[in-house]
Amino acid sequence: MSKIALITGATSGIGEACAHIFAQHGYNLVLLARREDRLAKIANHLEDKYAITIKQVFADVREKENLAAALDAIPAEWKKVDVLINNAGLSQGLDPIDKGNTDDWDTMIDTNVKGLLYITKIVSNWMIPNKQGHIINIGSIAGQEVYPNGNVYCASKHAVDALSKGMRIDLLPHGIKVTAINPGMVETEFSIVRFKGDADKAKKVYDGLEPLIADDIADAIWYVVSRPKHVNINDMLIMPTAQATATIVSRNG
Ligand code: NDP
Ligand code: 8X3
Repeated sequence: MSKIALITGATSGIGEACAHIFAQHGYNLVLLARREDRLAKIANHLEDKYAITIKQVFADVREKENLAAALDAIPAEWKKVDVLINNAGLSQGLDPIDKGNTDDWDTMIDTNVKGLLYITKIVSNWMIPNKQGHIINIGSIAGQEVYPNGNVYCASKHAVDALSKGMRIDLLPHGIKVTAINPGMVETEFSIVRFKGDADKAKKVYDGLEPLIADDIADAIWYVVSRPKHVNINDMLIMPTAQATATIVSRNG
């Protein structure tokens, strides 16, 4: 029986790249996101290309009851999840704390922190009877440092860092590994979402430097997951060569 990976936020960027690399290695996939058309297209492509099977779950990780019902509805054989990649997440806005949009704050905290928690509770309970499993939480350099106007997004990723440490302790008796993957700048749809569709503003974030691409992160996640059973990589901070800290970057260099 093939292994199973459940990937949240699989319609774009890092989640989509993870779906590709796990499919390439013969995993069957549970892919979760809100955009049905995009998810269906990705799933069909991967099934055809790699002869694997994919279960699509259309859900918003913020909606606790709907999410639980959507996951509960998966047939029992799909609940033998070996790897959970808690990737769904976003930033909204880049404003000083006195000017921040409180709806944006809710969206970030509800998605990046509470959504990750809801999924983890459900899937860790699926893993526990199997006495094994691997949870990958996508944190960020923003969970290690705080930068101007990053306030709430940085707080949400600091929470992911703390939760990864807490999960590692709590799930230790059950043989479940927990790894935090903390990327610097990755050119995905992240900045387009942060700037609410302003593609020019988003593009400027990466002007004059070579950012990471989603495949770089998926490649690191595959490395982490493919270590022997007795080895766990607790966390990884992965930056573009042109980025030293959250804010110090070398452009046109
Ligand atoms: P993208 O915007 O390209 O992808 C985000 C994914 O998350 C999409 O598939 C989206 O799917 C999904 N998503 C967002 N909100 C929800 C929700 N409420 N319910 C379900 N799915 C949701 O960005 P990235 O690939 O860059 O981001 C992935 C993760 O990486 C995020 O946690 C982000 O914070 C983190 N990260 C990104 C960095 C970067 O520079 N890009 C750096 C460090 C960390 P859909 O809209 O279809 O639901
Ligand atoms: C995304 C990277 O630097 O915009 O987590 O916070 S950053």
